[in-house]
Amino acid sequence: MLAHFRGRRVICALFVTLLFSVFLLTSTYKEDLRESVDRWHNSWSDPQSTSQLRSPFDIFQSNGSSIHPHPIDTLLNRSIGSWQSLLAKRSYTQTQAASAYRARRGRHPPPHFDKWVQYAQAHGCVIVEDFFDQIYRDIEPFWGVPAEDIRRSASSSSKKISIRNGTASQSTDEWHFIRHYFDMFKTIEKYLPDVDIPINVMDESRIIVPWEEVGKLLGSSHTTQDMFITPLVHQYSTIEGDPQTPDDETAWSALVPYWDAVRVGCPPNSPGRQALSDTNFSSPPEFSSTWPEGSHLGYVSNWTSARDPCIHAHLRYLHGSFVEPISISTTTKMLPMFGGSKLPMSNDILLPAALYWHDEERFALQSRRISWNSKRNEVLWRGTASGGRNRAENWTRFQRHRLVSILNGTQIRMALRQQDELDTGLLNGTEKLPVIFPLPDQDLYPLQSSALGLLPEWIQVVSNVAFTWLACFPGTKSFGCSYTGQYYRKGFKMPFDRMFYAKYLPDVDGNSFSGRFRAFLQSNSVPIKATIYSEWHDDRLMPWMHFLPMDNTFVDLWAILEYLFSHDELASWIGSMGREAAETLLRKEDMLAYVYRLILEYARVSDDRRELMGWVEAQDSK
Ligand SMILES: *[C@@H]1O[C@H](CO)[C@@H](O)[C@H](O)[C@H]1NC(C)=O
Ligand SMILES: *[C@@H]1O[C@H](CO)[C@@H](O)[C@H](O)[C@H]1NC(C)=O
Ligand SMILES: *[C@@H]1O[C@H](CO)[C@@H](O)[C@H](O)[C@H]1NC(C)=O
Ligand SMILES: *[C@@H]1O[C@H](CO)[C@@H](O)[C@H](O)[C@H]1NC(C)=O
Ligand SMILES: *[C@@H]1O[C@H](CO)[C@@H](O)[C@H](O)[C@H]1NC(C)=O
Ligand SMILES: *[C@@H]1O[C@H](CO)[C@@H](O)[C@H](O)[C@H]1NC(C)=O
Ligand SMILES: CC(=O)N[C@H]1CO[C@H](CO)[C@@H](O)[C@@H]1O
Repeated sequence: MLAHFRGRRVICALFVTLLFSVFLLTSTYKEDLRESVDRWHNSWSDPQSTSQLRSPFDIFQSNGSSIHPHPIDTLLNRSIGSWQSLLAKRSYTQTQAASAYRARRGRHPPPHFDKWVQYAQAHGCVIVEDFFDQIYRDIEPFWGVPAEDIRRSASSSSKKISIRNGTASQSTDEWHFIRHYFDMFKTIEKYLPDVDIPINVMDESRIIVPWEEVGKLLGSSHTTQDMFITPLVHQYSTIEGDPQTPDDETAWSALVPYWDAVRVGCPPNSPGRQALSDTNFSSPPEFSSTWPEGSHLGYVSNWTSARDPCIHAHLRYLHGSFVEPISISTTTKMLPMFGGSKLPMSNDILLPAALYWHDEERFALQSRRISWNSKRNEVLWRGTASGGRNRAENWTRFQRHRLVSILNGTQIRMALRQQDELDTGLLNGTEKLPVIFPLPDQDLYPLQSSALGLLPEWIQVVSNVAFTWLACFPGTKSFGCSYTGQYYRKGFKMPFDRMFYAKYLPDVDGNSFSGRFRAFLQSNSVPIKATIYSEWHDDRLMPWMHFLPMDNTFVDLWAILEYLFSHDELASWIGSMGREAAETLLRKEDMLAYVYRLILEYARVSDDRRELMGWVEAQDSK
């Protein structure tokens, strides 16, 4: 009786909780809508408003001295040209695809290449050999490792997917990355040779082999590139027996600071290799007073080098991945390890990220597309303060905190005032703001808003950026946090789809790459992206044309925004180009074609007869 009564009470309580959470959900959702719409109108349609800006376009009305051509015009022009020449290399037939392969790779294609071409064509994939470059950056060093070692290390992994006789299996289903990848491999299992595919279940990169060592491996790899040998072996070996029971023998290291594990992967003369790790992060970071290294008049000119911590050594104290990553487990041995993202100097092998395959709700475009003209002239970002483990002693160095601060008008105003006080020596007793972003510099980035003295106000008007969780350490139950609570206001959580009502979507790294990027591209808004991570799609997206690249310090962000707001038609075009790229080159079919080809290469390099293996046209193989 009592038990029965209790049961009813529990059910009752559950029901009330359910009702309450439904209420809470709908009300925060509404509040969120109201919040941004109100904020939007109040800022300049309210006659009482003290704002000098009647619209976000006001600052462009005065006849400012904008440069002609703007550096972004030049970069965009260059990108359009590069993209056209890339697409001109498209292969339409098996013969074209094979000769493009031989020309670019210096080898014969792997066995079953003809089947791969058929698959890609049947699924409407655009075959441009360059789109697959990442596979070769990842696989090439393994030609210097004995095939038997690759196989042994792969089969000894306890977290792997195996292919045997056209069937995929997983060694464990405890990890969601493995479950998603297993699902992905299942769809193409019948095409794949026998292999073991160790999966990285962590966010962070795992394999960082010293640069000199990679050089040696690549050296031996080149000696195996021989186009004069006619491949005699046209089939992959089978692996007898079931996938091995794991006996993971790798000694994983948790070397702290992580930067010291990472920089061995940089070339000896690079700034990154030579920069000793920083360990005192208690003061706000310092920023360079020059344009970013390798930029074109301050704007990203080479997207590969802009993402490279070996070149931008200051990232060791400006990115959470190096300040304090959540987990560290690396090795300097060249072992196969597959994952969705990696640092550019690491030797992990890239797959399309599991999140992209799985279409996780948080990261997927669900609803119908919003037309450009229905989108708001707004810069929008919501998210948690991830990026590593932020603490009182180091949070000023985290990229997400930097993004939310640099797009906060109040903080810009306070930072400028503090700078004035410092310059004039008139130090006020007012509370000091830790200034964690680079201050505006009219010599480097002439801003129209700054020229009018309206940068803080302009940013306040255009930006709708906030944290939904401060992710402090030690953790807190509510949003607030003893060391960052006073600098950030809680932004209401926003369903992912609602973000696409904003034209401009900054996208920065979390604990590793940002899983939002693909959906941002699909949304036909304009992603403004900074990252240090490499992904499978890097060779098939064109910066400036499909998305806007920015420096990892965000020093160029305000200038990029001014450019976009003053070139609405062009911005709309970039949004539509990004969408087109996502819809033709980043589909699940494209991911599968990439993985299919990757596994053919991986199976060949793991095969004892690899130097004799290859595919040739029937009429050639005499
Ligand atoms: C961009 O290219 C177009 C046509 O190729 C040319 O007319 C224009 O002057 C170029 N603009 C810049 C800034 O290079
Ligand atoms: C491999 O699979 C095929 C069918 O897909 C089956 O006929 C064959 O017996 C299998 N071979 C082995 C060794 O299991
Ligand atoms: C870290 O740097 C701050 C100032 O930048 C200094 O006050 C503090 O003593 C330093 N801490 C350590 C452990 O060196
Ligand atoms: C871009 O930078 C990378 C890495 O620093 C370099 O290898 C590549 O040659 C550069 N590309 C161009 C077009 O300059
Ligand atoms: C100092 O603070 C007072 C009040 O807080 C303010 O009115 C004054 O303008 C400040 N002085 C400077 C130089 O910012
Ligand atoms: C902007 O900065 C001010 C001052 O630090 C802070 O009070 C406010 O909450 C910040 N806004 C957001 C959205 O974080
Ligand atoms: C890499 C590094 O030194 N991270 C530090 C961040 O701050 C905490 C607290 O001081 C240290 O424990 C970490 O080592």
